[in-house]
Amino acid sequence: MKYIKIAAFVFMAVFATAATTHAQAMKSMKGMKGMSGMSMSSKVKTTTIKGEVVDLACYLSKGLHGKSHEQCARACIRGGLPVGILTKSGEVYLAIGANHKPANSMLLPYAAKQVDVTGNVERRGGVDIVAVSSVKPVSAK
Ligand SMILES: [Cu+2]
Repeated sequence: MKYIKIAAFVFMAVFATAATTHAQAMKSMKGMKGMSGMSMSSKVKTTTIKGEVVDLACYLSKGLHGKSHEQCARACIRGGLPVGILTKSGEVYLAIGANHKPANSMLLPYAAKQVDVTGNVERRGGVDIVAVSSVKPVSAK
């Protein structure tokens, strides 16, 4: 009986998290037809992600990142290739700017460096994106 209670609690916790993410996704779909079920949240929830600023072209095709790749990352990001955030646990977020702008110029000064980016996070079609509204460097320890 005890285990059933724990399992139920874990399920509820996971479900609550999923529902929050779903509500965020629903918000951006406001106005689209054929969507029903979940209630729409009126507040956009922002998230802060800690990770390295990477150029996704080199990271996703060759695994290149970090200090040794800094110059290349700078050139790639400046050149307009997609930019992203690579977390310590290996998750990758495609970074876009807020208001349909690229995030490249915003993240260029932090190429291959650790940052905290704050923005709306969504996942669709197997791709995690963060619409960056602010970025700040994480001091190396
Ligand atoms: Cu590169």
